[in-house]
Amino acid sequence: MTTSIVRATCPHDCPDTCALLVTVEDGVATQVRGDPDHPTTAGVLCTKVSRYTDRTYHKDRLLHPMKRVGRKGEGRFERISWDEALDTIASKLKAVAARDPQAILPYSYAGTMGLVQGESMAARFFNKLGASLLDRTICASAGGAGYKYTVGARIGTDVEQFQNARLILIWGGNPIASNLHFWMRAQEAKRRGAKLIAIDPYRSLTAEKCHQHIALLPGTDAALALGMMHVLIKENLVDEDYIARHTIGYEALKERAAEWTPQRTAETCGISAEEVEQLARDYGSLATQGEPVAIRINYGLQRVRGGGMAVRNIACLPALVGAWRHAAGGVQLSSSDTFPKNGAALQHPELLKKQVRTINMSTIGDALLEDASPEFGPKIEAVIVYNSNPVAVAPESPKVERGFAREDLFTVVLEHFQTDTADYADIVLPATTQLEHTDIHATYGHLYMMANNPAIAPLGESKPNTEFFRLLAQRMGFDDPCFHESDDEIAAQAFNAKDTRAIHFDWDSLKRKGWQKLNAPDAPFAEGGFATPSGKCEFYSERMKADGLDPLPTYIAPYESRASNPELAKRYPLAMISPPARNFLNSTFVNVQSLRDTEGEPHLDIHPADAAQRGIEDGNQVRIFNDRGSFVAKARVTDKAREGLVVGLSIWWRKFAADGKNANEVTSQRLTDMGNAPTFYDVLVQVEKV
Ligand SMILES: Nc1nc2c(c(=O)[nH]1)N[C@H]1C(S)=C(S)[C@@H](COP(=O)(O)OP(=O)(O)OC[C@H]3O[C@@H](n4cnc5c(=O)[nH]c(N)nc54)[C@H](O)[C@@H]3O)O[C@H]1N2
Ligand SMILES: Nc1nc2c(c(=O)[nH]1)N[C@H]1C(S)=C(S)[C@@H](COP(=O)(O)OP(=O)(O)OC[C@H]3O[C@@H](n4cnc5c(=O)[nH]c(N)nc54)[C@H](O)[C@@H]3O)O[C@H]1N2
Ligand SMILES: [Mo]
Repeated sequence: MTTSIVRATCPHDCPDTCALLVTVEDGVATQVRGDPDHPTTAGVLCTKVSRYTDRTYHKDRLLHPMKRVGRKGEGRFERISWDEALDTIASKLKAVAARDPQAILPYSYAGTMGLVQGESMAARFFNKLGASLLDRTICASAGGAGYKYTVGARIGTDVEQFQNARLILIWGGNPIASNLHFWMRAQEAKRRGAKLIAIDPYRSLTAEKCHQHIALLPGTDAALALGMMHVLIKENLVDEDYIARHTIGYEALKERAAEWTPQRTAETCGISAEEVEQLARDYGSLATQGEPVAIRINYGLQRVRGGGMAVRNIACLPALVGAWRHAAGGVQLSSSDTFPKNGAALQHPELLKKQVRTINMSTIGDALLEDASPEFGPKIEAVIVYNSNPVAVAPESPKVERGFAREDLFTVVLEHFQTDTADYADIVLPATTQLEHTDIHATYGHLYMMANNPAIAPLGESKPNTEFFRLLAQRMGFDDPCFHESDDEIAAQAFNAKDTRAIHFDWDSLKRKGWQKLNAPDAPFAEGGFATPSGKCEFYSERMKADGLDPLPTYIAPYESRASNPELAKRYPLAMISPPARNFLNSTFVNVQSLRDTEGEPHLDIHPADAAQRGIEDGNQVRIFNDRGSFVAKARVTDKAREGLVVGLSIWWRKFAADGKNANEVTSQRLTDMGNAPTFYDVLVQVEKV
């Protein structure tokens, strides 16, 4: 028997991007472990990814191309050859493109975070074709926008520094489920005496293990940050020197913050004034004594109308108290912009010869149902889906489903499995998994470049995304040299090697080593140097003003809440959030039996008082509904959900639910204040016993 160990990278949409060691025995991957030498992975994997081979060798893996023989959505398909699949797709796309290539829409997100399988050959193909562009907003663009207005770029505290912090605010995140290797650092900080505070409407696994849990109402984080500013300024818990040298707009901010008394903040957030005051004092007094205080902002607080502003307001706090002076102070939203990615080499934007429209992926339901018009442009006639499962993950699924069910829409889905979306395809194509292809990864939670070597040969007739687009490019007659590049050649160009942060970059040695830390400073803003137009942390932002936003931190209430929409709340009095379940990765892994068994079935956590009012007992089937739609789940009566809030951990495949639906039946396509992102957690519903 021949055994080898292959260096790989976890491909999933998670800030941890772990370094993997894959054991291969006689061409079969038998084990996936975390690399013990990689500092953030530290030899530990989450349950899901430690079972990665179960997914790769799953009995339901798609192993050959198929065409639909049943109705759309029914899931009946018949095997065809790659030649037939490619010929059918090429002739269909040529016919549509002859009328208007913008009637063709690529739809993709982060099934793999790899730069090669994610963003390269496909982007080149669609640029050359002149297809509609996709605004990839479904996850992080609201917070990204708010952070950039304030700090300038998605650069922040290194995850490896958090263990040295004395106080950590875990704000809108559930790292035990969704950012485990950050949580390991936070726990180390706790062992060293740090205080951990979770800010979350739900008593998540993480909130349960923090010293303190502030259970504010969903969508009110911007107000809490303003209330903190009020107390910090009033009690002189600020760093005047840092403010003077590295910020702009402090005088205006003072006036604004003065409006946010602890009482007003408490009423808005549904917490007590003491909680607001104590939080500000904990944060400001340690910081002004020169101790490192750190904030981890995650995604939960961004998925509401004011999600961008919430992140912006929180991003002002470290500059106010001088927390950036320390490597272990400051804030981490994302480390994405520390990576000098070479987008032009990956995507070849110069291939796009005309200006084309952009379709927002978060409103795909509406987009697929829209007719041609001068404002919209041509009706969408063809969709090519890869690295995503929109029928399950996009908001307001009744419309998404109706869109994908259109008989006149030509849909291609490149997938590992027959997902809810694949059921609506005309052609389904088998894609390789991370164990079967080459890739290179930037990350959004640590500071390493990561390599993925293929461990095994592609299963069945599966092909990497790149290979599909290469073959399709040939059939379309696209012969630019970039369509002939191999995956290794693409990976070698993924980073700008002239950038000082990637100065040691060399793909061959990265492949051998598996990972390489970027050359970035420990404390990125200790001496200012913000990536904003002023070079300072912008409490006041001219750019926001130019973009029609309030230039100062403010509070934007949710679209749907008891306070902001009392009329709607009469009919639908409960706020609903649907954050990730620990054993799924968005909708990935839902079909792995052992992981699904751990999650059980779709649940809805509901407070005992709300349950009693509705005659609901623990274990009852309940229907969750509003004007957009409804779905069923099993009630868990628990005070983990604060009163007035229900929580349905997600994202279930619709086909595994009793009624063939999931939480996105009731979410809306309304967008955030900035970044055009979805508002998954800005939803009012009613719940009744089935
Ligand atoms: N196991 C697992 N890990 C994952 C994922 C997964 O599906 N499963 N998904 C990955 C992806 S794509 C992402 S984007 C991240 C997301 O992971 P996180 O950043 O952790 O974000 P969410 O899970 O959306 O929400 C985290 C917490 O925010 C809380 N929350 C909801 N609304 C609000 C609010 O208005 N204010 C505040 N303060 N808190 C709120 C929720 O109750 C939840 O406990 O995780 C990644 N990691
Ligand atoms: N209600 C609700 N909805 C949500 C969220 C929520 O919290 N609540 N979270 C939102 C967030 S944060 C996100 S990021 C989105 C996630 O939305 P998506 O990015 O669509 O994530 P997944 O559901 O994991 O689907 C990814 C698909 O890509 C496939 N895939 C993986 N690797 C490859 C590959 O190499 N090639 C090809 N062709 N396919 C591959 C997987 O099999 C999987 O089916 O969902 C959003 N939707
Ligand atoms: Mo996400």
